[in-house]
Amino acid sequence: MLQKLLGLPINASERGAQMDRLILYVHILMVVLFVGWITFFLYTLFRFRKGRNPRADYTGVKTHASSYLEVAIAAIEVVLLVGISIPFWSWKVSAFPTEPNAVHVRVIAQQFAWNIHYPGPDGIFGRTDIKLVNEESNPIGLDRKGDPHAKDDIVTLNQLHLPVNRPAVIEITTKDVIHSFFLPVMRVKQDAVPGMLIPIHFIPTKTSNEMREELAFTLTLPATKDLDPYVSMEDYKAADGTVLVKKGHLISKETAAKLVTSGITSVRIGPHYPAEIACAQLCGLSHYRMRGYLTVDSEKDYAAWVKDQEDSLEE
Ligand SMILES: [Cu+2]
Repeated sequence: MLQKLLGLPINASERGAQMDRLILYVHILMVVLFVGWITFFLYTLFRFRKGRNPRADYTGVKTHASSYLEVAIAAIEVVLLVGISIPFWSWKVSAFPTEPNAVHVRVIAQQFAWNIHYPGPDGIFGRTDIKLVNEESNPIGLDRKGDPHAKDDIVTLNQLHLPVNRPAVIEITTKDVIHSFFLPVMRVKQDAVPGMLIPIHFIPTKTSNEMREELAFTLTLPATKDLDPYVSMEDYKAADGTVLVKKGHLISKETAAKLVTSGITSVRIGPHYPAEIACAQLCGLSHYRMRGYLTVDSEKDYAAWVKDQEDSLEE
């Protein structure tokens, strides 16, 4: 309900509900302020209308009550901010997960992509060196030959995989300008600043399949919109039993046409990538296409994905 009302993306993070509640409170506070100030404004328009006040009053207010009030408000705000908010925030953001099963990942932003760096089975990030950067073959300058810890490291482009229900610690940096790492479904956003490695953490609570299920809808064929970013949520078979499209597979224009000729006119579909990494900082001309993909896997799928990546390293 809340998500619909505020137009929020689905929530797939352990802390997401808290964040959404905070967003709601801020909205309520803004409505109260808006109504309050508009009422006050309308009152002053009425109270100080020309008909009642034909001559301007050049003396104005003589008491200092409003000045004292302003000082008091400023003092209260300082106490709230310095006394409560800042200490609370610093305590909250520095409470990093200590669980041994936490997944550590580095994200190195650049114009206009996200390089994702995993430490591999040894759990230690290999050395990187700016001199080794090669935009084609080694975008983060990983020293695979010189550092034994770098040998098993996995580096992907725009593909972030995380296991469900395990704390994820992501260290964020950038090669060029300031970017901002934004995972809307996890309710996390952090600027990527050159020369700094800034960690964030969260716990994904839904797999991509679960998110897809939440976003699935029924589409009537023939479709007017592009079907490419969507996958089928079920197996669809022709009358003779041949599978036209399998669950989880993309629906091409040809497949859609085949479905229609087989008499299937409504299909349940879901987004291919239910969770994206967005850049939340205007970082250059192609900022709009700086788009990565987050896949939250089950424990088993994640292990299989890691193995796949490791195998492709050995080849
Ligand atoms: Cu960017």
